[in-house]
Amino acid sequence: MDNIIPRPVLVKPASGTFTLTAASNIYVEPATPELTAIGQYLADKLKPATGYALKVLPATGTPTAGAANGNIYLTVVEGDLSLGEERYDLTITPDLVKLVAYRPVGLFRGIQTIRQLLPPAIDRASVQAGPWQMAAGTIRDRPRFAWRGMMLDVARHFFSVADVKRMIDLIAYYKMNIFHLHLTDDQGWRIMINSWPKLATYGGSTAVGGGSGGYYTQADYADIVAYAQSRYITIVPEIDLPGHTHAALASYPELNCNGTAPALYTGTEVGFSSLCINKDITCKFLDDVIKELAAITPGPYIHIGGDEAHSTPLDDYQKFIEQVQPIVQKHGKQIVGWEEIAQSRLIPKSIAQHWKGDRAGEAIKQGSKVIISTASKAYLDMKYDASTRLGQDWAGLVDLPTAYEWDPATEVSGAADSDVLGIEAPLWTETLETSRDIDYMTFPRLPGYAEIGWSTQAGRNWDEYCVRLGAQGPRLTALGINFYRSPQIPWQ
Ligand code: TNX
Repeated sequence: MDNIIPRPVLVKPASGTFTLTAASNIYVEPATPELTAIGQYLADKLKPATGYALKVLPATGTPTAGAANGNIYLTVVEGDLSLGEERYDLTITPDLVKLVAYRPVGLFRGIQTIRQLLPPAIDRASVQAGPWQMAAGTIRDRPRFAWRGMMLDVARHFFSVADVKRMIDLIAYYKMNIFHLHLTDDQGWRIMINSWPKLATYGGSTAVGGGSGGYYTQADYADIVAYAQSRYITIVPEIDLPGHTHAALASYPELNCNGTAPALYTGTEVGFSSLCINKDITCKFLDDVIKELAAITPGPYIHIGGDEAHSTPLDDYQKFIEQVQPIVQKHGKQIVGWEEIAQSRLIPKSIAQHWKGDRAGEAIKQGSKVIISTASKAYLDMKYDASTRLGQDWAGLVDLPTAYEWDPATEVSGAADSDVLGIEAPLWTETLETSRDIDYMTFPRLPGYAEIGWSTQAGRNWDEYCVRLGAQGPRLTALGINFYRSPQIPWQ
């Protein structure tokens, strides 16, 4: 019970152990399609290693401990939502696992705790010996922050739907709830926009280093969104504007101020491209792109980028951000942008993402909330140490303690706790080409970011955390993750 990541709010061990057997059932109450699906998700996660085909059945009341016959009960009850929708209470006795939440999402988060209470071999893809025991006790848990995310850059290098789903599943294990997809950049446009098809077919045809690139059809994107939804994760799609737009400019000559399309770009410079702010066609382009993206995005957010627009004059930039916000709003979505957007007037509910500099403070003064992604602490593409083969080091080296020992609430000066929505760890992929590369930079730092977002600040310290992370080693191995075996961690 002491090895869970993220660290729960309250853990009270008791004596005895629960043993999962082939005869265990998973009972859900009320037996709605949603709760049945959550029960089935748990059954599916337990099946490969145990070989058990656990049944998901409707329950009528939870039996008292002693009469529960080794079953698992997942229940949603009415209750005080002031502690958040993701709250759950877990009780384990020698013959009962009882998980109670106020919303289905709370059950889903609690199931990740159940998985981590079983032996690490539970995460293997083939049948293992068992026994499948869990220590008895109670856990009471809820997240500190509402936004606990990872970002994947699929523009610098493209990653398949299967690669993306795999990451969604892995962040779900650590109770994260946001997956930000950086869909467009100078080197590639990765989402089909039916009214501007060459963005994807031509603008998406290459990548950093000159590879063949790729893009998601709208059906692919819908598939990713549905997969994330079933794991209670919101997809935040980003169209990076008005800089980082070379792939769009290369696809349509009319988007350029001089009417001429440049060649595709496969390098790694930033800050050289800009939409032509004062052309009418730019407005139509924005409206078309955002309309189509909003229509296939059930989540409340669209990320408009806004970073490093070094080739857009400041007054044009301000005008542009002020133009694009009502368009996003008109299509029913809330704006997220990198902190540079605070140079413009922000409409209420726009969210600024802090990565470098002090613009997030200006956003807060305008009434916005902020997401914390400080590059020198939370960038998954920074090298661990000088010998790391992949990644970059412009924001510094981010070893395991650097990634873990900080508080999102104190990153932006003048921010109150209530100004901070949460944390996000971005993975930029200039140097990353394969799913194994993604794994290596993401793990083992990601469980720490998940914990920073979920667990109380007072309950966290490095000396204690690194032991728990060490205990996750066999799980990461069982999950087939190509993780960096940092010498700073006492791996089990
Ligand atoms: C800065 S972070 C960028 C990205 C790069 C990244 C590389 C941000 C908002 N912009 O365009 O990929 O550095 O670490």
